[in-house]
Parts: sequence; C-alpha cells; structure tokens
Amino acid sequence: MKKFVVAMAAGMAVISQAGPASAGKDLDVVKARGQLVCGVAVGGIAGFMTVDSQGKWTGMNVDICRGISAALFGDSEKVKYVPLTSQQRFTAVQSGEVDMVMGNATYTLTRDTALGLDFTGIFYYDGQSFLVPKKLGVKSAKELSGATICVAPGTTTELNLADYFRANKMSFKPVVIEKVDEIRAAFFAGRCDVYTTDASSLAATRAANVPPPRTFDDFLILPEIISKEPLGPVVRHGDNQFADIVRWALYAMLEAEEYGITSQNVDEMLKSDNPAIKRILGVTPGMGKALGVDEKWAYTIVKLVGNYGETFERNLGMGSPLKIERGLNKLWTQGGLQYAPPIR
Ligand SMILES: N[C@@H](CCC(=O)N[C@@H](CS)C(=O)NCC(=O)O)C(=O)O
Repeated sequence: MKKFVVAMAAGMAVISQAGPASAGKDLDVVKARGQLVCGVAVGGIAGFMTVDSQGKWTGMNVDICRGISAALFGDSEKVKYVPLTSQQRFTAVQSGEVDMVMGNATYTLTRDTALGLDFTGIFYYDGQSFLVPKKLGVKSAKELSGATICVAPGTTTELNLADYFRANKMSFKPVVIEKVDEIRAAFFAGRCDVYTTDASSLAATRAANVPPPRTFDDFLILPEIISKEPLGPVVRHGDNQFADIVRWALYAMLEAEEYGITSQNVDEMLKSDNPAIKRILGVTPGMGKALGVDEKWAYTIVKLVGNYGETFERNLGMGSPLKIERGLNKLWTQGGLQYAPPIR
C-alpha cells in the first residue's frame, strides 16, 4: 500500500510538471515582444496578402494573423508582417525569424515532420492549375506538351508539375523564378507560355495583376485541378500551447460563422441563450482559461476581424475583385469541407 502511494505521488509529480512545460518558449517570446511576427508572400497575392503604399497589409491571410493577435493581445493590430519567398518561408520559421508563416503553404507530410514544423489547420482548400493567355488557343492541360512553364522553386507546385507531365507522357520546359511578382512579370512578358501555381493565386493574378492594355479576359485558367493544396498556418514544432492558440483562432472564426455570429451582431449575441454561443463568446467562462488566453478571445476575434465567411467574402469572394466561389471552402453545413471541432 505504501509503495503504491509513493508510486502514485511520483506519477502525479510527472503530471503536474507537464502543465508548465507545455507553455513553451515560442509563446513566451511572442508575449514578451507584445507582437506576433507573421511571414507572408513577397510581392503579395491579391485577396490573400497585399501591402499598400503606407505599408498596411490586408487580405484573408492577414485577417487570420490579426485574429491570432486579437486572441493573444485583445488587439488585432499587434502583428508585424515579414515578406518571404516560397523558398525562404520554412527556414524563416525554423530559425525563429518569424513566429509563423501565413503564406499559401500547402500542408504535406514532409513539411509537417522532417522540416520540424507543424500545420495547425486548413484555412483554404486549394488545388493546382494553369493560367494561359487565350491567344495560345489551349483549352485543356492535356494540350500543354512542349510548353514553357513558369513555376516557383521550393513549392509543391514544382513537384506536382513534374508528376503530372510524366504521368501524361508530356514534356515541358520549366522557367523557375523565386519571387511571385517576378514570375508574374515573366509570364506577362511572354517568357513562358503558362504560369502554374495554386488556382486561387492564379485567380488573384488574373484579377489584379494583368498589365494594360490586356485585361482579365485575355487569360484563362484551365479546367484541370491537378493536386490537393490544403493551405494552412505553419508554426515551429515544439510549442504546443502556441500551436493551440493559432489552431483555435481559425476554428473560432469558423465556429462564429456556423453559429451566425458576425462582427456586426457579436454584441447582440452576448445576450444569446444558446449554450454553444455563450461558451464561444466567453459569457460562460472556461474556454479562454483552457487555451491560456482571455475569456473574451473569440469575441475579440469576431468583433475586430469578423468570422471566416466575412473575411472570405470581403477578400476573395463576391465582395472582392477576385470573385472566387466558396466551393470546397463552404462550411460543412453548406456542403463544403470547412469544419471546426466544437469549442467546448
Ligand atoms: N501552395 C504551394 C505553392 C505556394 C507558392 O508558390 N506560393 C508563392 C506565391 S503563389 C509564394 O511566394 N509563397 C510564399 C508563401 O506561401 O509564403 C506550396 O506551398 O508550395
């Protein structure tokens, strides 16, 4: 009996040590700095992350960084944005130059494991496609054999491109360029026949970057989607609590949409009788404590940034120049894949 008590006490000591150990050093650094450092794409991607002449960043990805900042600091603007190329982005997380990457990074097994990173969710279900000038006269990716194709290095895009052409017994000449604005410039200057990347980035390029006198209508995105590109926030492996906050900030935006909580009605929703809404908004406390943030964390995200649907529509959807359909990114309740685990 005595032995059992001693063993149990030893076991409890281990358990009680597990608590503080999980509040890792990345979160401590972010809190001490009073600012979250988010990596974004150099040159920007319309709708996802673009910077104006005043240095102000906007877009869907920026809104997710802002949501995390709201959960951490009660203020959505405590974020510094660091532009990175597709090749620099993961090293920048590994080295601590940025706390996280909120670029358009595809969640894959090797990135999640061998690179020492963690993907905390999927904010956008994307897939790879091809952008061509209409004057090329091509209607399908199957007609691209022999084409010169602009592509960014260090991307899933580069790998899928090689797989797709090999599988279809076609040849191509890659033009590999690191910075996305330089890829676009090369494509529009005719240095390549085709530009390939995530379909959402192609839609952004077509809507926002075509140099006049040519317009949107002079270009076509081919119908084939040749890969799965689930885009997610990336953090360093090892600080579970920081990863949890990044993960649940996105889930809170999705849960808010599911329960009809918007930036416009969130104060009214504080009076709701719905127990789920009361938990999300912190009227019934407990969720903030469990996550290690203020009980008003999700309220603040929705109040300052909006729910997932609001940011999607404003930046990418019908309220934006991109006019991208929600498609796979509809909530599961509307036939889509976006599904947040319950906040409880
Ligand atoms: N989703 C693909 C392609 C991403 C990609 O090529 N992104 C370009 C712009 S379209 C870039 O510069 N990305 C920087 C970033 O995602 O942070 C991947 O993760 O490899």
